[in-house]
Amino acid sequence: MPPTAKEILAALGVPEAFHTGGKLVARSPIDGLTQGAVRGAAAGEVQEAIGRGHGAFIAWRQVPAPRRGELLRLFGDELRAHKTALATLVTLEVGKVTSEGLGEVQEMIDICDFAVGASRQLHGLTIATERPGHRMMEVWHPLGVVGVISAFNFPVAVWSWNAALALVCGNALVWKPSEKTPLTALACQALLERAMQRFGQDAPRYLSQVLNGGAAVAEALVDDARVALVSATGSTRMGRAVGPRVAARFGRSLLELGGNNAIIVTPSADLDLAVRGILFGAYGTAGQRCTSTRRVIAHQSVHHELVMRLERARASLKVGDPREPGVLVGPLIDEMAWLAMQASLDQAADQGGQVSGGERVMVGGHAQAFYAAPALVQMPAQTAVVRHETFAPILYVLRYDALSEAIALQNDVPQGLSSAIFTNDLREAEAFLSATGSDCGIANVNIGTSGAEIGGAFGGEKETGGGRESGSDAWKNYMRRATNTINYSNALPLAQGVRFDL
Ligand code: UN1
Repeated sequence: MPPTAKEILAALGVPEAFHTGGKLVARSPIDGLTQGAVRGAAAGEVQEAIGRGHGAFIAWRQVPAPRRGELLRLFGDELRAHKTALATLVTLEVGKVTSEGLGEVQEMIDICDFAVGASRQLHGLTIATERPGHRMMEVWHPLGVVGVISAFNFPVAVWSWNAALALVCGNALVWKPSEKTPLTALACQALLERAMQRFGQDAPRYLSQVLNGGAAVAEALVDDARVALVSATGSTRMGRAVGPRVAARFGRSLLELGGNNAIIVTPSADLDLAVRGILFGAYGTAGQRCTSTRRVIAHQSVHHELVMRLERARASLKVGDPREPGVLVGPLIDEMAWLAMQASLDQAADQGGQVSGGERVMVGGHAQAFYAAPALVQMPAQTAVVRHETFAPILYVLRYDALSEAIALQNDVPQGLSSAIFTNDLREAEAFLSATGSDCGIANVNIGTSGAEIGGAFGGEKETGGGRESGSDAWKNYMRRATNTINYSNALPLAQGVRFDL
């Protein structure tokens, strides 16, 4: 028997009262059964939590950054020690296959390691000044309370990208996880609290808080001026609601929204690699990554063979209980996701698409679980449904003649997250990566659109929201920059040659 949520939560140190008797029901997409009932926070409680978080920030910002890094080292240790348990909970709550559940926790460990390194590298510049006897520099300071709103599909990794950097940068956290994933959130909080206890008194009590609940919790975070940064991951619809509201109070937001990621397959492509990259991208995680491959744009000379190979592989992918060995495609998160998938497939057919797959797969007789056969749709053109992000295992295949046409198609969607080209032609690869190539935040050659490493900045353009999380210099989002000019001379020269002689 696989472990129950109750057993895993107990092993991870989450008190039973936290996940029993509440109104927010956590269901597993594996069987549709209830795993827990979590208490949701009322709007007033959110404000109290922000106040407590602000108090924690006042203390935490005074702890030197390398010492703050030590907290992330300890959190990384907790994650290593509890990797299997947390990954099993991710699988139970979201339906990821075992290897992907483990991969998600590994992504957390990786960002903790990154944050430990960053804790000694939060540096600014020294800049040449035009005035004699002066020095100019920039320094980075903590921001305040960081509000994190996260999505169901990466319930722990995306929070940890934000948490690790926000904490190392000297901020406090208030987290509103997806209503669909309250249990993994409680588990992360318990593990972080364990690390805080080992860290000692320098870590203030309310440094990190999790508030489960619905839109009202998110709105309270969005509207509170004490929340210096709102980092929100989810749909473009959600981002449209969050971005302008945070901007209205001159707060900062970091948005990581929808994607509509394409892979271009050129005449010189290694088709073995392309097929594998496309299959993982389109059908891995049951198509529920923001980086999932939604479109293939194949050169007409390889289109036929590619479609045949994809179709053969698609039909043989094992759909089922994600805990079973050999299963590569688990369930959709819920019935709504299933209905959205069916609606998109109907629209695709209406818009001239030739659909294969997409039918419901019954697993274990669970009427309240929604498993779908991966779908492949040959489209005559990039119609409205193709330009829309459906969070499901649907792959649209289009064809092209000239590379410029493929790049134009790839860019002609509202979203701009991830993209890839499979080619062995240097000119094509470089053209794709150039300023006139892909307009996405992520552009890859000979690998798929999903599965990015934490070391790079993650995010995209257009309706994807423009935010960058995770690696590179994304930490700068979690700090404010101050430019300092210091005069160590006995004169007071003014810049730009201005004279103000008394
Ligand atoms: C997401 O789907 O919100 O690049 C994040 C990837 C993962 C992260 C996905 N590392 O697919």
